[in-house]
Amino acid sequence: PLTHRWEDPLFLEEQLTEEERMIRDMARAYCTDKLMPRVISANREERFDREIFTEMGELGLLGAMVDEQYGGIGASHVVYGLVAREVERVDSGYRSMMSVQSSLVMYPIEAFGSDEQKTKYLPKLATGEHIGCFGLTETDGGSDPGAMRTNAVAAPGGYILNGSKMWITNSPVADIAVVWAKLDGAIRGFIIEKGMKGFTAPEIKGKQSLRASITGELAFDDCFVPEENLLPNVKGLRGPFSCLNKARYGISWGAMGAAEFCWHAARDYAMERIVFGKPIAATQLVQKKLADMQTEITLGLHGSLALGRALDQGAYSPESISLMKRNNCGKALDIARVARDIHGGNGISEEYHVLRHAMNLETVNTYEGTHDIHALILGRAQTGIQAFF
Ligand code: TGC
Ligand code: FAD
Repeated sequence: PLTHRWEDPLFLEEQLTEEERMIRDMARAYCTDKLMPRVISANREERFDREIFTEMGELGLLGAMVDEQYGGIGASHVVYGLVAREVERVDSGYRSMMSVQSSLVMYPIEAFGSDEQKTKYLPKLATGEHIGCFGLTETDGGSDPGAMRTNAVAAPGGYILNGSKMWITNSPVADIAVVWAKLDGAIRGFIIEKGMKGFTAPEIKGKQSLRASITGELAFDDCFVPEENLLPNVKGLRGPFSCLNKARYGISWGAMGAAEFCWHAARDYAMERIVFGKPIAATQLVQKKLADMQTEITLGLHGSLALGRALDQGAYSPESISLMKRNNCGKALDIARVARDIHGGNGISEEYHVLRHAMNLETVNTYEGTHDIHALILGRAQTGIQAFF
């Protein structure tokens, strides 16, 4: 038998290949050396650091799963997930920047784009020279994207877009936006470039969550989009949902990274904090909380690993992704709140990071399908009855 390791009780480490561990360690070193020192001030000042894209690009962390001919490193789903866990251990906003670029912008261009689109857009997105964003959600109910109002009408040489998108990660700084709009009643994907006439992307300020990531709107006012910017190879909700499959899977790992940070911080704090003459770690209540965190994180990580291996083999269903996205985000949010509680008053200070994680995880539990929407997806698949309306 192996010696018990409290931080890895089901021996995840032993389930990874040498190559997976190597890329994970490289990502961890980057996150510790470059991201962690920035995060407190970025969160305080609601500041987006542009150079993070080029730094991640240099390390191959943008569109890691994209083919090498287009600038990716042809990584597996497991590697992508391991990297998301490291980045989100620092901040969910930094993981958001990376996962939007990778899963929601580069993936659809690779999967549904023309050869010209792949050659034109993917290499610059991979290096971080260009930033991308993904526009699906609209003001009137993001949970029901099929009800979108943004529409495209055919015009000589292209299309005219009208409408707007809300809550779009990276939008104010994006060079390109993959935008979903209805054309003749069918949802289609368009690649919008910064500077196109009739296109603006104002920032949404005052967020209390994901403050190190920039968020905005996308507005189209008779915006002309040339024919060659339509994604030719997908029609219907399957287009955006296929992207969400990748991103939701990555989030299931990422949320566990944030939860692990909070768990370790709570344990360390509990060992040192003396109340009533002894460390709070010596109380039954605190030990139970730590055991619960350990259990949920261990199960969550192994679930994500199993899902990642399944995705690598093509043996998955969208519902399997919903299950892991929902559970890991919900558990991570609970864990961050309990970690904040274990820190007592100090837990609200930026210096201890746990409240920032909890605030971020409020968004993570909501975007890419809320906790309850994923319950409805799972409920529908179990009963055959849709309960959305
Ligand atoms: P429904 O009838 O279920 O499906 C319509 C069509 O889509 C297909 N489909 C999928 N295809 C691939 N993967 C999936 N996961 C799929 N889910 C559905 C389905 O087969 C069908 O195809 P067809 O050919 O038969 O037409 O559609 P519905 O309208 O009933 O959907 C309901 C529901 C709740 C499942 C869906 O609307 C939903 O998931 N809502 C949540 C919306 C959401 O996740 N939005 C995310 C916005 S992007 C974002 O948040 C980015 S944050 C990024 C960051 O910063 O990290
Ligand atoms: P609503 O759909 O209005 O939901 C409100 C509440 O009602 C939720 O609790 C929900 O679970 C519940 N609800 C809805 N329908 C039902 C039902 N049938 N039964 C029971 N309960 C129900 N979107 C993008 O397209 N691109 C992005 O890059 C992006 N980035 C984001 C970044 C941030 C910081 C945030 C906060 C959001 C981002 N989003 C993005 C949007 C996100 O995906 C949506 O906020 C999310 O899908 C929920 O939509 P909504 O906010 O309109 O909530």
